[in-house]
Amino acid sequence: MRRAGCIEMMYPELEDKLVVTIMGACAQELYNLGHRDNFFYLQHAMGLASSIGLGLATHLPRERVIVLDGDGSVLMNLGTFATLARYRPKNLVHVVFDNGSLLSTGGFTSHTTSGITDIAAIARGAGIEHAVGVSDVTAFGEAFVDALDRDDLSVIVAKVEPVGPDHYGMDLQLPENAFRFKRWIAERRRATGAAS
Ligand SMILES: Cc1ncc(C[n+]2csc(CCOP(=O)(O)OP(=O)(O)O)c2C)c(N)n1
Repeated sequence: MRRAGCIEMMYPELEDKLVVTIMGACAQELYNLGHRDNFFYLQHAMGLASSIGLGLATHLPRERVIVLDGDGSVLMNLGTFATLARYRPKNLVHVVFDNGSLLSTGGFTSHTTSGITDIAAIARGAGIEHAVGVSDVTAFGEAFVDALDRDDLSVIVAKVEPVGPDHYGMDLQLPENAFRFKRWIAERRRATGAAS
C-alpha cells in the first residue's frame, strides 16, 4: 500500500475538514492533488502535527480535524497519544502513515522498520480506544470511513511502502499557508454564526 493512494482515497472527504500534515513527502502528496485553504502543512516542527490537531479540535468542536502524520514524526512525540487519550477530542482523526522510514530526509530507517515497535499498540496502551493498524487499501478505506462515522477520537496506523512523490516543490510558503488557513477557519465561523 502507498500513502499517495491512501491520500487520494481520502481527498474528496477533506473538502470541508481542517487538515494538518507533517512536512515533506506527505505534504507534497496532498498538495499535488490540489491545495485547499483548509490544509495546513506543518513545516519544521517534526512530531507536533497531532498536537496542533488537538488544539484545533478542542477549540473548534464544530469542525472535523484530520491529522496526517508519519512514523518518524510520531516517534519523536509519543506522549501525544497520552494527551490525546486524556482529552479525547471526538472530532479528531489521527492518521499515521508508517513507512518505517524517515523518507523525506533520505530514507533512514525508523524504529518501526524492524517490525518491533507497534504504533497502534502504543496508542491503545496510552488509552485511545479506537486505534487500529491496517496494511491494505481496503482496510484503510474502511478504517477511515468508520472513523468519520464515529463520534470519537480515532487513530489509524497505516503500514505503507517507503515511497514518496516524484518531485518536491510547493508554491506556498509557511506564513501564507498559515494566514490562509486561519482565514478559512474565521470565515467558516462567521458563516455558521459561531461566536469568535
Ligand atoms: C526536530 C526535527 N528533527 C529533524 C527534522 C528533519 N526532518 C524533516 S522530515 C523528517 C522525516 C520525517 O519522517 P516521517 O515522519 O516518518 O515521515 P516521512 O518523511 O517518512 O514521510 C526529518 C528527520 C525536523 N524537521 N525537525
